[in-house]
Amino acid sequence: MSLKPTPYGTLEHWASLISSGDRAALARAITLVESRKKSHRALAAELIQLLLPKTGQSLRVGITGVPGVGKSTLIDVFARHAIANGHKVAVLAVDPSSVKTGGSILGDKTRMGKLSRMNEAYIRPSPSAGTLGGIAAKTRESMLLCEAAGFDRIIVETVGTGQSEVKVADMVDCFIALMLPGAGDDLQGMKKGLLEIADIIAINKADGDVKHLAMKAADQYKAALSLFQGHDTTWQTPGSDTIRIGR
Ligand SMILES: Nc1nc2c(ncn2[C@@H]2O[C@H](COP(=O)(O)OP(=O)(O)O)[C@@H](O)[C@H]2O)c(=O)[nH]1
Ligand SMILES: [Mg+2]
Repeated sequence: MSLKPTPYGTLEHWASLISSGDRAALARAITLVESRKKSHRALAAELIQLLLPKTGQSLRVGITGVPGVGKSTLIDVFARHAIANGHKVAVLAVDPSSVKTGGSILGDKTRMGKLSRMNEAYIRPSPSAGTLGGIAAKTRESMLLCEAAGFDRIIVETVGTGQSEVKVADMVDCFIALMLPGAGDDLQGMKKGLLEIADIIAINKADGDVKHLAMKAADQYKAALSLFQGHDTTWQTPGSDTIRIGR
C-alpha cells in the first residue's frame, strides 16, 4: 500500500474513486499525467499501474484533419449516437494549434455543448502549453485513465502534426482522416503518410455547392489508395463507392 499523500488520501483510494466513475478524481489524475513536474508524473504512473486491470476494454477512435474540417462536429454526432446506444464516451483533444490560440477549446465548448453536459460523456481539451513534447505519451495514459473510469468509447481528436499523428494512429483501433472537398484536386500536395496510416478517409462537408467536388475528391483518394498498402494487412480502406454518407 502506498503512503504517498494525494488529493484523495491514499493512491489506492484515488484509484477506487476513478474506477467508480468519479469524474473529479479522473480529471485530477489526467492533470497529473499532463503535469510538467517529475514527481507528479511518477505519481500518475503509479496510479495507472493500479488501474491497469480495469483498462483495455474500450474501442478507441482517432480523428485527424486540418483545423475547420469538421472533426469536433463529427465527434459530437458520433458520441451522442454512441451514448444513445448505451456507451460512455471520452473525448481527448490533441490539438497543438489550440495551445497557441486557445481558439479550438472555446470552439469545442460550443460545438460539443450538449455533449459536455451529459453524464455519459467526458471531454478533455488539449494539454496546456509546455506539455507538447510528450503529447502522445500523455494521450496514451489519459486514455487508460478514461478506460478505468468506465468509458468504453474513446475518441482522440488530433490535427495533422506529422509524428504525433502517426503515434495517435498507432494507439487507436480505428484512425479516421477527414478531408475537405477539393483537396483531392491536388494529389501532389496530398500527404502520402496520412493515406498509409488512415483506416477510413472521409471527405467532409460534402454538401451544398461543393458536393460534386467532394465526390470527385473521394474518387481521387480511392484511386490513390489503391497504390498503397495500409498499415494493417487485414483491412482494406474503403473506396468512395463503398461508403457514402450525406446530410
Ligand atoms: N457545410 C458543412 N459545415 C460543417 C460540416 N461539419 C462541420 N461544419 C462546420 O465547419 C466549422 C468547423 O467545424 P469543427 O467541427 O470545429 O472543425 P474542427 O476544427 O476540425 O474540429 C463549423 O462552423 C462547423 O459548423 C459539414 O458536414 N458541412
Ligand atoms: Mg475541433
